[in-house]
Amino acid sequence: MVIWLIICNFGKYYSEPMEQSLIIIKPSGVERGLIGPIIGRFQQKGLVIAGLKMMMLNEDLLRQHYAHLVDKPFFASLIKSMTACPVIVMCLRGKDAIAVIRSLVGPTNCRNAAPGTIRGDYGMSSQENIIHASDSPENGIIETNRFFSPEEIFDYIPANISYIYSPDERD
Ligand code: IDP
Ligand code: MG
Repeated sequence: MVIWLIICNFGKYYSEPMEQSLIIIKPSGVERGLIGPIIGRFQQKGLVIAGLKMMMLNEDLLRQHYAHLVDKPFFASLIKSMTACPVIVMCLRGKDAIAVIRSLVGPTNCRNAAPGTIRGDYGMSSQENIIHASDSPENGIIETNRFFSPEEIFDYIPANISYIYSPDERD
């Protein structure tokens, strides 16, 4: 009996945990009235919203967030664009959430993004590309911690979870 319980629960302790991603609906998404449609797409997909708020970004925070771009010629323009109005930040969770969300978002330049993706459906620009999404599981955690305090993130299991994942996918 004990051995059977250990075998049955093996997957629970050794399967991959859910990933999380930081999403920013950028000023280009906010000003164009796309907050609702973008949040709706993630909910329809089955991603769990663990945190959500509106905030004004500032240069200090953006220098950390876009540290890989500080030497690019477009960096000053990017800061101006990202601080033009409040943004929506979200923490989304799900199995393989990083890859799933990046495929829903599409590539950086909206003109190269396929129809059906957020950037493909809503944008025409590289800079004004509607949305940010974390690019790795590690960055998903780092970026979420940069934009949210611990009490703003909620660890709950949605009531419809058994219709989103099978039991073995969920653990
Ligand atoms: P990503 O948002 O698709 O992950 P990154 O290379 O991380 O793309 O760049 C961060 C942001 O910097 C982009 O989303 C975009 O707003 C801006 N950006 C990147 N490359 C360019 C460019 O060539 N021209 C103008 N803005 C750019
Ligand atoms: Mg990026």
